This record gives sequence, structure tokens and C-alpha cells, in this order.
Amino acid sequence: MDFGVLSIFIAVTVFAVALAFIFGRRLGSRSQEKSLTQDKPTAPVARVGGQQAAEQRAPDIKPPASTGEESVAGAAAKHIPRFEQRSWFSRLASGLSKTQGQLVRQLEVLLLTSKEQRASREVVLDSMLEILVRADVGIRTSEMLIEKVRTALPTSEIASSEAILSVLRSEVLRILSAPAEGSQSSGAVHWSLVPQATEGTRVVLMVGVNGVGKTTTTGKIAFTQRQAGRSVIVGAADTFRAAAVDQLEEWARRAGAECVRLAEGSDPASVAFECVKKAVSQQIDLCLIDTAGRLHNRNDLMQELSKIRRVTSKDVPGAPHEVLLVLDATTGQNALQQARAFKEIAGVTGLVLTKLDGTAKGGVAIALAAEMNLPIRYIGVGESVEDLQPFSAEEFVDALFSPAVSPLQQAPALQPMQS
Ligand SMILES: Nc1nc2c(ncn2[C@@H]2O[C@H](COP(=O)(O)OP(=O)(O)OP(=O)(O)O)[C@@H](O)[C@H]2O)c(=O)[nH]1
Ligand SMILES: [Mg+2]
Repeated sequence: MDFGVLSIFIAVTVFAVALAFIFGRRLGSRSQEKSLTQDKPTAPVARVGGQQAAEQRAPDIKPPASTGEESVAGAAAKHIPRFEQRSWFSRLASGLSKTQGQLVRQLEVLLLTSKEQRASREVVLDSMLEILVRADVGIRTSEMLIEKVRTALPTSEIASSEAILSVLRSEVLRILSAPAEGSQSSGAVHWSLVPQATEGTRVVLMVGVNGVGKTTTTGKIAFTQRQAGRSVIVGAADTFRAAAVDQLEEWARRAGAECVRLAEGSDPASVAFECVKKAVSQQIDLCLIDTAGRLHNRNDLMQELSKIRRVTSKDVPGAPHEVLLVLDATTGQNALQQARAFKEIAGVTGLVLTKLDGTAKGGVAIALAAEMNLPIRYIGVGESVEDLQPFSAEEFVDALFSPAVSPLQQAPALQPMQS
């Protein structure tokens, strides 16, 4: 009997504990659900608010537009960044921010402290020279700039930093504009990718050392020219690496341009020849030939470029109309040595300066314009298609000497929000 009562008591107790446990859990999850539901309205508001705030800060920065092509793209597509909208000046200013910090901001600080300390003009000019050289403006060009400032300064003391920077600014603008103006006034081939009705196909050869951005630049030019409604054909004359050909082919596919390729290891001159021939027969506006990277001190490789140049003129007299030397701005003064060698052997007519976004050595643009007398045709400030633009000396100087680039301008493009 006792045992029976005890059993019933234990059974009832276990049942009650089980019920309490089940109800407890239900209540717990309900209150959790409730608190989540209560939290819900705040979460999207915070996100939307964040986005709105970001849009107010940087109205020209938008999430990258979806191309819808990602699934089709192969391995080569990984090297091709997505199209992203932002104003060019914002990209340029942001891309030049490191050089600006190394050059203009340093000069501002120097001039400010020198004025406070009433430093003598010669001491200040020496320090200015040092800053210019450190920003890769090059010793010769830096000395020339300092001489201009010395002449323009009437007093022995530093009176106005604005006046000094203004002298520098206009002198840098003059230097950067001079080669382009010179090439036009001397009757040399005008830089225009737009052929006149009578001009026929324009042939442009892309040259440079390894990894400077030749293929990317070829692809970007093809892309933007196609967007502008011109017909474009590209030639993959880097026949050493299959990957290089694939990379260009992918760019051409995206741009809507034909790509001429031959078997791996073919003579690069044959590719150039075939490409120009096809361009002429199909009356294509622009024929861009991408070549393999080569060391400027390797004579055999440099001679190969001469051969490529020669064959392009067989079907188009006067071709190539432009030989663009692509230079990586991060290499600083080394870019000058490359420019000297390529100018002499490959008949370079213009420069493309890439990767300005990754360096404080952007002052090399000034040295190149001053010492090489070659016009800068394009500059690259990032990997996106829109980060390569025709060079404008005015814009470059405006961006370089503009007030400090705010963190907002430097902010990376917004990524699409996670859902
Ligand atoms: N940050 C930045 N990267 C760039 C720029 N231009 C090109 N690049 C990158 O530089 C790398 C090399 O570019 P490529 O176009 O393959 O260079 P290449 O001169 O064809 O190289 P080789 O054919 O091997 O000689 C790629 O990752 C590009 O995305 C630029 O303006 N800024
Ligand atoms: Mg390449």
C-alpha cells in the first residue's frame, strides 16, 4: 500500500515537472520571439539609416551594378573587376590621395611651420626640394620647379604659402600640358581614337615591362570605345602565355570586340599582322594590339617590338598610329628608365600611367612629362573599367592640389547590403 502511494506520488511529481518543463520552454521561446519581433522594426531602420547616411556623405558612390555575367565568366574573368559607378574626379582625387599626402600636404606643413619660425628662404627651398624628390618628381624636374619658386619669391622670407603653392601649381600644369601641345603643334599624329571618315582603321600598340597593366588597359580602352559606339578589334600578341590570351579574350568578350589569337608560341608579329588585316577588311575603327611584357634591357625582346611595328604598316600605311607605353606608377623613377629605353627602340608616342591609386610616387607623372617629352594619354587609378581615363593635365593638377581629400572621398564604393 505504502509502495503504491509512493509510486503514484512519484508519477504525479514527474508528470508535473515534465509539464512545467514543456510550458517553461514554450514561454521562453514565445518571449524570445516577442523580443525578436520587437527588435525587428529597429533593425531595418538602422540599416536604411546607415545607407541614407552613407548616401548623404558620398552621393556619387553607388553599389556596383550587376552585370549579370558572373556565372558565364571563366577563370580569366577573375582578373576583370566589376563595373562600378563613381564620378571620375572623385576617383582621381581618391587615387591621387597618397601622392597628395606625400607632396602637397607636406609642402603645406613645411610652409606653415617655416612662416611661424621665420625660416630663411634658402632653408625652406632646400626642404621643398627634398619633399619633391621624395614624391618622385625626380631631381632635375624638382630643381627646375624650385628655381621657378625662387624667381617668383620677392622677399627673403616665406610670406605666403598660398603664393608659393600657386607658383608650383601653374608650373606643374605647364609641364604636364607641354608634351601634348607640342605633339599637336609639331604635326605629329594627333591622339584621337575616333577616326575621321577618311582615316580608316587606327592601330594602337600597347607595350611595356611585365605586369604594368598592358592587357587591362587594352581591355578597358576596348570597353570604353565600344561603349562609345566604335568598332574595335584586339590582337593577343602576347603569345607566350595562354592565360594572357584568355585574359584579353575575356575583356574582348565583355567589350563586344573581336579578339585575334593564334596558337600559343606563335610569332607575335603574325598576330599583329592578322589583326590589322582583319581590321582593314572589316573596316574596324580601332585595332588594339596587346604585347607581352618585356624587360627594357633585353635587346632581343625589344627588337621583336620593332618587327611587330613594321608588320602593322603593311596593310595600313603609317601604322601604328600610336605606341602606348604602359608604366606602373608604383615603380617611381624606374618608370623613367623604362620610358627612355622604350622610346628609343619601340618608337613610343604616348604614355599610360597605371596604379596611381596604390602609390605616393605619383610625382613621377611630372618627371615623365618634363624629361621624356612624351604626352600622358591615359591614367589609371584603380582596377575598375572607369578607373582608366584620358589624361587631362588640368584635372590632374586640380586633384593633386585640391584641399585634403576627405575620408568620404577616400571611402571605398559601397557594397550591396546583405539581405
Ligand atoms: N590598383 C590598380 N591596379 C591596376 C591598374 N591597372 C592595372 N592594374 C592591375 O595590375 C595587374 C596586372 O595587370 P595586367 O593588365 O595583367 O598587366 P600586364 O602588363 O598585361 O602584365 P603582363 O602581360 O604579365 O606583362 C592586374 O591585377 C590589374 O588589375 C590600376 O590603375 N590600379
Ligand atoms: Mg598582359
